[in-house]
Amino acid sequence: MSGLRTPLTRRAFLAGSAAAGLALVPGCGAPAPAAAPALRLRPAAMTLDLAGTPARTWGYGTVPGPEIRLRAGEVLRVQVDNALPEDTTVHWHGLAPPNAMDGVPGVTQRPVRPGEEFLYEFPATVPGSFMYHSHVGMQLDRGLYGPLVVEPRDEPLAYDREYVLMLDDWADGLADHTSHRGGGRPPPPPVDPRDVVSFGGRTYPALLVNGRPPQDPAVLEGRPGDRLRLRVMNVAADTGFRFAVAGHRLTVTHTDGMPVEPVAVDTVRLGMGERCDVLVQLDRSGGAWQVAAQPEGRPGLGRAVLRYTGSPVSTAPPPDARPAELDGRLVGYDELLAVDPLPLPAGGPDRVFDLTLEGTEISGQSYPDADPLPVVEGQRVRLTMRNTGAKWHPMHLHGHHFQVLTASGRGPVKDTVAVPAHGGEVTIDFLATNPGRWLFHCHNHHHMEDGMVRLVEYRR
Ligand SMILES: [Cu+2]
Repeated sequence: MSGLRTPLTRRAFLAGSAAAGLALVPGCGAPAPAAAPALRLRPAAMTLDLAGTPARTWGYGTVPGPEIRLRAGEVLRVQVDNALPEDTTVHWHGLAPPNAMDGVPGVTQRPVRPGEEFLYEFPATVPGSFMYHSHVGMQLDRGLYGPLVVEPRDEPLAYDREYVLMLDDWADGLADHTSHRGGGRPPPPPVDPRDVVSFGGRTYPALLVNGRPPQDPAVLEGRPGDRLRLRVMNVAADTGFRFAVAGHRLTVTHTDGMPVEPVAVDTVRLGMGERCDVLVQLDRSGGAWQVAAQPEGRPGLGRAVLRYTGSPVSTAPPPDARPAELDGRLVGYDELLAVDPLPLPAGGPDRVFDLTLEGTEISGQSYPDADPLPVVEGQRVRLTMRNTGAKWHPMHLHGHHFQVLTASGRGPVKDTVAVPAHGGEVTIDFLATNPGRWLFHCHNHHHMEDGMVRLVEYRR
């Protein structure tokens, strides 16, 4: 396992971020003699340079934190040395580890106190594009996140280069923002007509792609004829994004790391916590092209730049150039077909929970004063969600992959699903195969902090 692996045939980049921040240290505990040393994450106070504006924040040395990359079947071993003045944990977003490794304080583990160490160790069995982040309070709204890529043993996709792009809304440490708990100033009086897609209500002064503001964008490079793989991840607290690359189409190959039948589109939408892998064929002769992350329902633009190798930097588009592709063909869940549907037993679900999302309550309850959702190992479990509010809610299930039920019968396999506002409905099925107590929550951190959380609880 290495954050620095450089395959001969294909290079992996975390564009614009130092991917070399992983130190090798001996793991604690009593590792087997052949065990690889643990990677080390050291959450600590740091300064993030936002195009010349220093922002004091908390991070894992860089923002995003160092890329963790391993092959399916390898054991993830990460030692966390907490150098923060607060408790912390690390959650492996999208992976299905044993419950005790899931990183939810007070539910799956005692939080890691200041000055303490904790070793996360479990096999990463399923390939895909994942993230890691703190699961304590609003720490994720600071810089405590990073990409986690599990490569398949045999890569079925053909591509020349790969980039991870982490989309974020940022307020921490900026002069016009003082409270990281609030996570942004309140917005102006909302207009929010019913056709406006909105995932949140706060205002964030900066939109970052790989920790960089539009004035100092990450640069993706490729040659004419190259095919790029982009692993796009929305790690924002309060912002859904529409993503597009000017002058290029996107071929969606994975949602939340799980393969789908390839679909060519102009733009994809990512709620907070969602990931999307796309292939981009560099079929232009040159130039520099806007890689745009348009926040849904609010102004501003996050961006990176795709530069054909050799093209002058001066051809880069202005920071606010908005690609027409953002208004082009947008793929929805109902168009996505899972390559590997879950092996759901025939005959329908064993257990059904009908949930209403109202404001930031789930069926009238706010966690922790909320009923758990009891399941039994082996059950096929169905969650139906109806959203009566004005905000979209990206609902995330820990410890499991679920299948989005669509008319095709082969909806995408995911771990985070955006439930549309104003009466939108989504139904998901999962197999109860990973015993424990697992969070099911909205990935809007403000909504989560408000109690938009339930526990899926295994019982006998
Ligand atoms: Cu929400």
